Amino acid sequence: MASLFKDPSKLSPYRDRRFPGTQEEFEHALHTATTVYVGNMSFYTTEEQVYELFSRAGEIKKIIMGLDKNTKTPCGFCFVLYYSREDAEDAVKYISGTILDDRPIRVDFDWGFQDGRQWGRGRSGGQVRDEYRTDYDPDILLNIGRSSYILTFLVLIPLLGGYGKLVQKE
Ligand code: GTA
Repeated sequence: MASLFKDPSKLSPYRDRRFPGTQEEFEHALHTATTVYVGNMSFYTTEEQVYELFSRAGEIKKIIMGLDKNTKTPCGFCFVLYYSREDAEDAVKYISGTILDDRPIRVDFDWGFQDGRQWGRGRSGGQVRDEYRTDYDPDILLNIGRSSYILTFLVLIPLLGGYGKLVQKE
C-alpha cells in the first residue's frame, strides 16, 4: 500500500537538534523509519500498557521507555519500534490523541531510535518541554494527597494515644 504521508514537511513539526545529518537525510529518515515517538505520557504508564495499546496498530519489535537521566525513572515519553512502516503510520493516524492513563498522548513520526535518545534532555533530567509545563499529572496530585493523609494519620496516632493503646494490648 502506498504511503499516506507523502509530504515529509507535513510528517512532523519536530526537528531533532541532535540528528547527525542534513535536513534532507532527516526528512528521508522520517519518511521511511518504522519508529514512533510517544509524548505527553503519564510518568506512571508502564511498558505493558504501551504494548497493549500500540500493538493494536501492528506487531511491535521493541518499546523503549524514556527515562529521566538523573533518577532513571520514566519521564513521560517512549519510542515504539514496529516492523513495518504501515503500522507506524497507523499508530500516528489512529492512536495519537487517545487517552492513556487520563492523558491525551501524542504520537509522532521519528527518525529512528539510537542509544542515548531514551534520556530526557532537560536540565533537571526530564524532558525539555516539562520545564515549560503548567499542567500537572493528576496522579502526582493524588499521590501528594495520599502522602499527606498517611502523614496526618501517623502524627495523630501518638497524639491521641492510639499507638500506646496498641502496644498495651500486645
Ligand atoms: N520524534 O516531538 C517529538 C519529540 N520530542 C518532543 C522529543 N523527542 C521527540 N521525538 C520525536 N518527536 O530523543 C525525543 C528527542 C530525544 C527524547 C528526549 O525524545 O529526540 P527531550 O524532549 O528531552 O528534548 O528529548 P528535545 O526533544 O531536544 O527538546 P525540545 O522539546 O525539542 O526543545 C527544543 C528547544 O525548544 C529547547 O531549546 C527548549 O528551550 C525550547 N522549548 C521546548 N518547549 C518549549 C516551550 N513549551 N516553550 C518555550 N520553549 C520551549
